[in-house]
Amino acid sequence: MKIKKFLANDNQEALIKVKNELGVDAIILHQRKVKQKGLLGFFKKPLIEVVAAREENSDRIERSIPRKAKPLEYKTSVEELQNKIIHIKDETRNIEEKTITEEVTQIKTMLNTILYKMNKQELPDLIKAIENTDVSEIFNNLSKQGLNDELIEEIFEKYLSLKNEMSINHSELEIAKKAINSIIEKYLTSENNVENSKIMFFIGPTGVGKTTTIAKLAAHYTLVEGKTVGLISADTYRIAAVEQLKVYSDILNLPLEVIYKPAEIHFAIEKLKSQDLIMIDTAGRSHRNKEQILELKELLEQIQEKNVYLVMSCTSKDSDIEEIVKTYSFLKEYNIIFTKIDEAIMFGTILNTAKETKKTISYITTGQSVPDDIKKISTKKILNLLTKEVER
Ligand SMILES: Nc1nc2c(ncn2[C@@H]2O[C@H](COP(=O)(O)OP(=O)(O)OP(=O)(O)O)[C@@H](O)[C@H]2O)c(=O)[nH]1
Ligand SMILES: [Mg+2]
Repeated sequence: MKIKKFLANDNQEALIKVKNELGVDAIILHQRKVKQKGLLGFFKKPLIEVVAAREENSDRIERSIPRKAKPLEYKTSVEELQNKIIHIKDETRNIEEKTITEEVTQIKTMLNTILYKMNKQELPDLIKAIENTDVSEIFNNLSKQGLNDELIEEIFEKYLSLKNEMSINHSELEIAKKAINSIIEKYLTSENNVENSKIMFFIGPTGVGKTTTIAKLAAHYTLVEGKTVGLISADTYRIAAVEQLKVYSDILNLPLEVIYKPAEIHFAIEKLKSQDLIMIDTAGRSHRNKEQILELKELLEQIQEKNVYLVMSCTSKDSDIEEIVKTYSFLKEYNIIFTKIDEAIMFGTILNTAKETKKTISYITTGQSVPDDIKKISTKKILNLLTKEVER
């Protein structure tokens, strides 16, 4: 035990002295007033004498001094802190690098699009510059499908704008498919859709499947929709043509009228007027034979209120389709049916034609089987055909 005596002017000063010397845990053993020494001391204020003690091995005195962190602990926390800082820096750099890479890719793609538009770059180069392999494959496929360059470019621009609009939760592939979908939707159903009359003409080149398509639709309307259907054959060029339609009319038990001259159509329609629908089969016409086309025009002009379906095969070349469409340009309103999807290897023709003609594509036919192989067109079907997930 350490004992010490302190002299002070008052109690407070004495306590401060004790605490400073012996620490906060010091014990006051004794306290008294003492007169100051010397002659003059008699007249002065008495001093306070304090005797205080503290345990010799007590380390509490140290506590009066601010405690420092143990060197080891301090070292560890500095190391931890440094590691954390490095980690945060790395993460920030990764995020920054990712953002910069994405932005650079986007700028590159935009630049390629501009170059392409300025005719300084070919469409294949534009597609080649797409960095995501799934997306470049999908665009390559559109090109292989024979979709025309303007449409691919339009899809590409849509893809770029959707990339900006859509959240990062969508994959690049999803965004690309959404872009294709939106362009299909834009062109597939036109405002010129004409399906409002009970009289339906089926016209088009030879052998594309007009008669078979009529049989499929007639079966659908009678068997599925419960409607009554009457048939008219205006195809007396081939002896077998009337026979072909008669076979279907017998199987389905549908009334059939045959006409030999355009004007006779009025009598045939009069006979079938009680039917819900009247389907007219015409002879296949070569779009290069002006005389045949004029005859067909004369037949069509007999009837004002009608739905005309131009039937074309999806196996035809784009240039042929273009010529066929041009041949029938005397018609203001018609819808299109694409046949032989099952035999086609390229499906771009469907959308190319929809865009060029601004007409509605009503049906696609997918085989020879009556009545099953016909489908109402839908965006999903065209998307599947164009992205090769062919659903037949
Ligand atoms: N693979 C396939 N064949 C089809 C399809 N539609 C029709 N056909 C076949 O194509 C051939 C011609 O069909 P038609 O219905 O006689 O064609 P059309 O246009 O009436 O012919 P014409 O009257 O001679 O001008 C037949 O063998 C049909 O079975 C189809 O969607 N796919
Ligand atoms: Mg026919």
